[in-house]
Amino acid sequence: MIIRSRFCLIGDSGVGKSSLLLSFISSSVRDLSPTIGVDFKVKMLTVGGKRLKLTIWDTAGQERFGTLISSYYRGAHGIILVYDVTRRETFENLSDIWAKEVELYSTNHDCIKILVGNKVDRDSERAVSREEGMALAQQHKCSFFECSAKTSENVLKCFKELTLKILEVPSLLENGSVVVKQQIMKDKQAYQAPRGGGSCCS
Ligand SMILES: Nc1nc2c(ncn2[C@@H]2O[C@H](COP(=O)(O)OP(=O)(O)OP(=O)(O)O)[C@@H](O)[C@H]2O)c(=O)[nH]1
Ligand SMILES: [Mg+2]
Repeated sequence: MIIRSRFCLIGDSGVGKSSLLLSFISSSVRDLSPTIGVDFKVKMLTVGGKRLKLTIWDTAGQERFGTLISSYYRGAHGIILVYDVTRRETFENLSDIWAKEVELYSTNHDCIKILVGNKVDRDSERAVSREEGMALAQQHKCSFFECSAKTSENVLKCFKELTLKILEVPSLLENGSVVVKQQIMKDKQAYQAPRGGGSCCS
């Protein structure tokens, strides 16, 4: 049996969300352009003897995208909150902006959160200490990892930990997968409708 699970990545522009996802999906590293709108990737993963199909959503940190925002969070089993350890404001914005958004829009109350301080390969430019990261994670009752999408340090560990935590909460997966599937189909139709519809403007 394959268990389906849906994650999403949030945090300021440039913190390395897409790079972490790329590093996890393909173990490759390259320079990415800022994400435009919303993107998602699918990855099969075996954790604790269970086979999972993960759909991981990635969004642009620099845009606020109005009504789409709630469908991004809806049905998410896991949310990865990312900051850049070399840019203090990205850490502060997690509490000021992103955590509030999660509270407002995430519909799964048991949804698992994980805090990631990225770019630890640039340790000499560090502006947020490991202890501060741990304290924020404690405050939000979530796990904490310091990662580098560049060297892949802790990246797989972080996604595995999130998956394990999700498997520990059966209520998340029981009705979740059907709802998620419906939502993805709906989102897909919403994106395709303007092009395929041909009902206006031409
Ligand atoms: N040194 C270092 N650079 C990184 C790391 N992760 C990402 N970068 C670089 O940081 C820049 C931004 O990375 P992205 O993955 O595009 O960031 P993002 O969070 O997806 O940004 P938006 O899509 O704009 O929200 C790129 O130039 C990456 O190469 C890392 O772990 N170490
Ligand atoms: Mg991106």
